[in-house]
Amino acid sequence: MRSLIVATGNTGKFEEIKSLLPNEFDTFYSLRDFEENIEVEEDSPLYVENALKKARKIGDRFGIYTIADDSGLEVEALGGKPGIHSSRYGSNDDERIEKLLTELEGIPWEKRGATFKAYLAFYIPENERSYVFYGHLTGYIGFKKKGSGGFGFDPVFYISELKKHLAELTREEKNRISHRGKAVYAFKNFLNTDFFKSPRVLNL
Ligand code: ITT
Repeated sequence: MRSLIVATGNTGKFEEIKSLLPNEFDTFYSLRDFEENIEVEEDSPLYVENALKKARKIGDRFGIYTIADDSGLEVEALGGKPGIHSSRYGSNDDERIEKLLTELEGIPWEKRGATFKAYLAFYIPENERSYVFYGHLTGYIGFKKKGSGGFGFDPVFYISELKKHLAELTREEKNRISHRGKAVYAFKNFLNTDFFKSPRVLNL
């Protein structure tokens, strides 16, 4: 019986990660499943460090394999903002999108390039080891919201190759190309080729 905590309170992230690991774990928990509210201060300027911090703190508290995702949207015309501060850019998704569109008012298509980045940290409480996986997705910030799928900035993130916004894709379509989808794919390969196959090498 394998369990995994996805150390997030963000339901969108949780559902995506869970759907990408259909055969690897039997039970998934998000932070919403625990009564205790464990504060993890995401105070590093690096996504990777925040992801590691979240995974270690939660994994040590509950003694269960833990994965944490620290991600963000970097917009070229804004010098990489909101980036690491994406979740604090506004108090909810609508507010964050509104603020982004306002900051980009008057900026033409060719200067609206943006990248989503995701760092996933996997932590094993038994031996205190951590592994990190990364993925990114490039696109453009559109002029208005489109679609109702996904979460966060998905309604304004346009993929030229598909001529669609991320929120217009099904979860499976988003998973296939997204920053998180790519990071989880690498994690899944690690689990299936190394981790589950060689537990003794990993001192488990
Ligand atoms: P946890 O820390 O609890 O996991 P969070 O939402 O605060 O949840 P982050 O600090 O990693 O997570 O912030 C990521 C933000 O970046 C997220 O709130 C969205 O605004 C944005 N974001 C990340 N991935 C996204 C995606 O796939 N689609 C749309 N927006 C995304």
